[in-house]
Amino acid sequence: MVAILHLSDIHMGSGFCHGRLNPDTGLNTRLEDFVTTLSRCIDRAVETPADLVLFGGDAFPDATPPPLVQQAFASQFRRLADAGIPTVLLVGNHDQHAQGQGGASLCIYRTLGVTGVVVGDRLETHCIQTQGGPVQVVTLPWLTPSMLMTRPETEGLSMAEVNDRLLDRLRLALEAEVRRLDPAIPAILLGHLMTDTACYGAERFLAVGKGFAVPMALLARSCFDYVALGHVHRHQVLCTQPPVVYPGSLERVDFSEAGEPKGYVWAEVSRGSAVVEFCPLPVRAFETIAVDIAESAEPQADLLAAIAQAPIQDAIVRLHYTLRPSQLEAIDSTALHQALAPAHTYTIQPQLVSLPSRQRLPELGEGDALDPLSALQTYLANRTDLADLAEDMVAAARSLLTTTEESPDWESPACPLEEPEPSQQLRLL
Ligand SMILES: [Mn+2]
Repeated sequence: MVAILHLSDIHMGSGFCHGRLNPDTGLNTRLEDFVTTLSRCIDRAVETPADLVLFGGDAFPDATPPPLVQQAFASQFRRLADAGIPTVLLVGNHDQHAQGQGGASLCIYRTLGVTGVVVGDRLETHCIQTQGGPVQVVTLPWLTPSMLMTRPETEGLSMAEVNDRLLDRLRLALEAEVRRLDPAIPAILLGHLMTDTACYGAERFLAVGKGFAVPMALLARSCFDYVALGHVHRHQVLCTQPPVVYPGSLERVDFSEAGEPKGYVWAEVSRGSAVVEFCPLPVRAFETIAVDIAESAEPQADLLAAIAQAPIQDAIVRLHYTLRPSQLEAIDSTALHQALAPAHTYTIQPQLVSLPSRQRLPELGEGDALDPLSALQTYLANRTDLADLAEDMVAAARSLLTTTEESPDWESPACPLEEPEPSQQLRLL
């Protein structure tokens, strides 16, 4: 039996906007969070210990992480090398430079010849000796057309056609690897890909371009004892025989992952069987407080009550509230900042709602045909603020209406209007 720790989608160096500067270290606290969570994961691998660590890809947000971030990542994986635990680092879409051309952020480990570290940047099978015996790992990095097709082959084809042909090539190439597998030794497929049955997560928004989905039938095959995946950030088990598993991202990358547990997968793999367990890690909470105070008589008190009820201690918080423009003065933002202070970081996003349209007077609805004078009287009856003027207005209206009726030729006044002066014209525009 080979004990495997399978983790994926670390994205170290992302989400800095949700952190703050730690004055003691000079580092963004989100980098520190990611390093802490990764270190817990590596602790488990070293302490239990694991016979093999599989990383499913997407180490950093891009292929050129700042040295500081790369160093933080390397110092954790270095612990595996020191402990003599073989490690496979698979290349994800975020690790590739310029769509697969020009290497990947993880290739430095192969260049340096770090003992026990295998970089999976192409489709190939690695036979790895572990404390639990030999194991075969087929690495399937994020696939781009340039890996399996030449430029002339893709010319003039739509994205969908390219994806179809890419899938055909993948089917063939994977088949070639499968036929070379030793059936007596446990075999694992380690792939950074989207499957056609997975539930999407934040990875949708993080990557440019959609890529394509690999059919489950290509992955869930009896020649593999475990299919270790990366790319989708939501942990999920897509198949149990053999287990096809996304461990999900190690840390929450953004608010879309607020409700998801985060962690790694512990898999005990033998030829023909695998026992898989998801191990959650304590990661920082993302908390959204959404309050509608537009109808509230005491908006400030209601806002503070909503904040008091939310578990904001040390969390990354966003406060969304909707209010009417007339309520703006009732909001004491200093008090809001004080109430949110226990959060790790927070943002406040008020949104103004437009005033509800004035209610029409039922008496003046379309169905009621009123003469102009009655319409005015009905209107004035509903406008108490005009009560002082009502009598005069009705009198004025009555005289206007009477005048109009008595001079039917009002449409063509005897005295034509003078052309306005140029300056007046401008004003009229
Ligand atoms: Mn990915």
